Amino acid sequence: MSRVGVYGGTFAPPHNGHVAAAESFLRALSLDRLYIIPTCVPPHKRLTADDDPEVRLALARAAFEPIDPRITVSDMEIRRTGVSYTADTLTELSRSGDELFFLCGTDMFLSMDTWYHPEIIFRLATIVCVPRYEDGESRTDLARKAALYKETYGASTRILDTEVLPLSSTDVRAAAERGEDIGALVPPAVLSLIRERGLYTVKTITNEMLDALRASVEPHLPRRMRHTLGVEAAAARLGAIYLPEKIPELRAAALLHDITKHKTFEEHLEICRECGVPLPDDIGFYPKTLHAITAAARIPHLFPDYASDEIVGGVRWHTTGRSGMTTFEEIIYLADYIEDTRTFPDCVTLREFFWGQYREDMTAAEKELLLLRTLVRSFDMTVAGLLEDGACIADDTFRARNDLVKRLAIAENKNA
Ligand code: DGI
Ligand code: FE
Ligand code: FE
Repeated sequence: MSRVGVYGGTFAPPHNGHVAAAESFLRALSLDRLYIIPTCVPPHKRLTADDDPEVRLALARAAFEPIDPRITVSDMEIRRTGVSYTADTLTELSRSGDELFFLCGTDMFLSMDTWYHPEIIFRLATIVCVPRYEDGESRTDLARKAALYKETYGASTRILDTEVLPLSSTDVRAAAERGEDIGALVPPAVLSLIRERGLYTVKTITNEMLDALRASVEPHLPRRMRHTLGVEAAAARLGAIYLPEKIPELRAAALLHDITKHKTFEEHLEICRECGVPLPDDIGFYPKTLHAITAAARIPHLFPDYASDEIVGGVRWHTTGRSGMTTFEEIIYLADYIEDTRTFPDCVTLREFFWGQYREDMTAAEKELLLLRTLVRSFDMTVAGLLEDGACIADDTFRARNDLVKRLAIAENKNA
């Protein structure tokens, strides 16, 4: 019976922390074999073009295979497509009759009893945690959980002596996007692949791309193309005032914001199931807010070139808003409300409210104040309309409104 390690992850990209964890895993558990398993669609995680499973598989091979002949990078979860459960992966690997060891980080270790079929996971593998002791508590947390797992599931667990390096894939990507040298953060073969494929670079959106995007969104927007082009124009105009360096991105978000508006309730639910997007139980009370969720969920698959956090966020929050909206999100939200083809009385009122007060020679603080005032008004009108209809107010709508009211009060105080 061989001792077989299993190390799964998104690996977007794999970095020196992952490699160090794999090395100490091999050493500490005297493994005969180690499977590195890039996961397919991590639930609740957004995919961008650079997160393509094939890309991550190639990156994982480059990162791990050179370090030890006992390592194999496996495409078993990627081949399975859709959400992969650790319980299923371990079941598949356990057929060989080998002794399995499953490597995970602190967060995963602490939440493992909430995973899909924890009893299967604990029965089939020894859980090995490569810890990160950020605060004094995590050491006792880990010990407490290990004891609980043993008691509840008869689990065998082990905490490695070596801590993970304080590195994250998100940091590596952010550094690469800023154009910094990431040579000290990732293995050399990963660095070459990232350079070769131009991964994690800021992608500029050209006018030609926007022309093509306009044509490709049209089939998704039956009877809504005029409105969509209106939102694009309004987003560009507002962008020129508030976010001039992001006008192409704002145009793209505007073109994409309503691409699932024509779907039925059932179709929206189906998209959420497919994309692994969790929905609140009472979503039936807010059916018209669903299209923002599903449009955002669809972008990575249908329009991967536009699947940046910023654009997807602009689309995701265009209907309800949220507490702590970014300027980008505020612009898309407002552009949707006041674009020129809107004839609904509230929209006309708000359009005149904003453009009636806007002056090019305003100070930055005055412009900011006008934006906040307009946004507060828009939410007040939306909420008033919903109340009149006896409709439910979505939590996000509510929080967005209160957050804006507070921000406006602070801004007005400062300007007084
Ligand atoms: O998609 P558009 O028509 O261009 O505009 P939108 O995305 O702002 O959608 C507006 C619709 O969404 C409108 O019919 C009201 C509805 N809505 C917005 N916020 C809430 C809401 N519906 C409920 N029930 N609760 C909300 O908080
Ligand atoms: Fe919409
Ligand atoms: Fe819209």
